[in-house]
Amino acid sequence: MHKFAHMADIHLGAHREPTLQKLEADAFSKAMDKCVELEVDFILVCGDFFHIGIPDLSVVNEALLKIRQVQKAGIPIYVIYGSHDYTPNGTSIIDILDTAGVMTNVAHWRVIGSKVKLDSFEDKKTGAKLAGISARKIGLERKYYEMLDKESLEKEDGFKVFAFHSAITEFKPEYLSEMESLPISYFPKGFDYYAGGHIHQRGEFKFPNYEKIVFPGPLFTGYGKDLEATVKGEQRGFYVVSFDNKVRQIEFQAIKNFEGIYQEYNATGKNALEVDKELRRLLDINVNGKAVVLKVRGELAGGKTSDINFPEIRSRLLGMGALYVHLNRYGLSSKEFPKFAARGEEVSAIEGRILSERIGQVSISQQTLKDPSVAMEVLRVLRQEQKSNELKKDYQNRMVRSAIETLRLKEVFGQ
Ligand SMILES: [Mn+2]
Repeated sequence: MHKFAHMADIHLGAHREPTLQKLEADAFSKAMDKCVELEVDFILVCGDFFHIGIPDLSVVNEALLKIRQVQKAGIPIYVIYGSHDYTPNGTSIIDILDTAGVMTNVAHWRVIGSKVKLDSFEDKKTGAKLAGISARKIGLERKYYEMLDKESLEKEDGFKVFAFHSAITEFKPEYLSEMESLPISYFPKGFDYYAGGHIHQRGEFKFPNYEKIVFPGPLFTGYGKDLEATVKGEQRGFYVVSFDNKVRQIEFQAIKNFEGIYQEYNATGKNALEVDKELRRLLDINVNGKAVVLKVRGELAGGKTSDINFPEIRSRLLGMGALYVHLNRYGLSSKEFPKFAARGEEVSAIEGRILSERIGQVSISQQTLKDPSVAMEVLRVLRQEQKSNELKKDYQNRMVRSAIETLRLKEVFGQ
């Protein structure tokens, strides 16, 4: 019997806050140690290994120290690109690590006429065949699936794993209902295991001709909705799949990152100062060593939302030994001082909604640029920071080039 580990959405380098940075590195380290301990034959990472295509070198270095240990234990790491891994115009860290031989990108395709042909990669030790499609630029990915030569993949024999980094329409969690997704019919049938990534929620699904579709969810979660779900008790980790000529067992390996406390408070009908006072009372609990998520929502009857001293509440909790404090007050407003309504809870949901609402006011001849998801992508690309050794001019040029690539202005203007 063989076994492999399936993980995704590790997002190394997502955090700048030192505590979260450490927890993030610890979670990765624990997962790798577990793979060595369980003597898996290989590790398959289905995208978003790093948070950005060109991460900070200290993050890469730390990850490499761990990866080398795994490599020395004789366990290869196979990857596909996630939506966070590619850079619009250049080489991603994944390519460099692939070239250096510390991981192998298993997504290989060729465009032949009107078809996309996937070449599956065979793991020498187990004979498992891996066929993967990497996340691509907005829109392109769907096109690749539409052009996919499924027949030749379906005909292939042996133990087959299909690796992907996309949402599947039929199995999309409710809270991601607006996320772009692909119907299951776009995937080749009859694979032994469909190894997913991209969805930050663990899930195991089945469908006629697609027996085992698995999303491990993220390995570590330090922000927004993901962090909230974690402190509410959702387990994070990865899957270990035992197989010979077919899948024999699928087991989730939980990686415990931290203990958490979740508190929700409804401020509707109350006055800001009253809320400030009640929140302090509510949080007079043992938070030592725990991550605290505080969600405050509702419409204040009086006072401004800024009358509630959130910075002070945060520092008080940290003073009481909280590991980390996450305040969510997107849903808080005031009757007296209405603010611009940004509905939705997650930053990306808010951005998406605002862009969708405003896009109608933009007058532009090129209709493809009026897609909110393109604007979201530009936002993502422009969030990259200047590298410590990068000249300001080079950074500006890189950002301009990235934005042009993302907006596909070259295609638009036929250059
Ligand atoms: Mn992800």
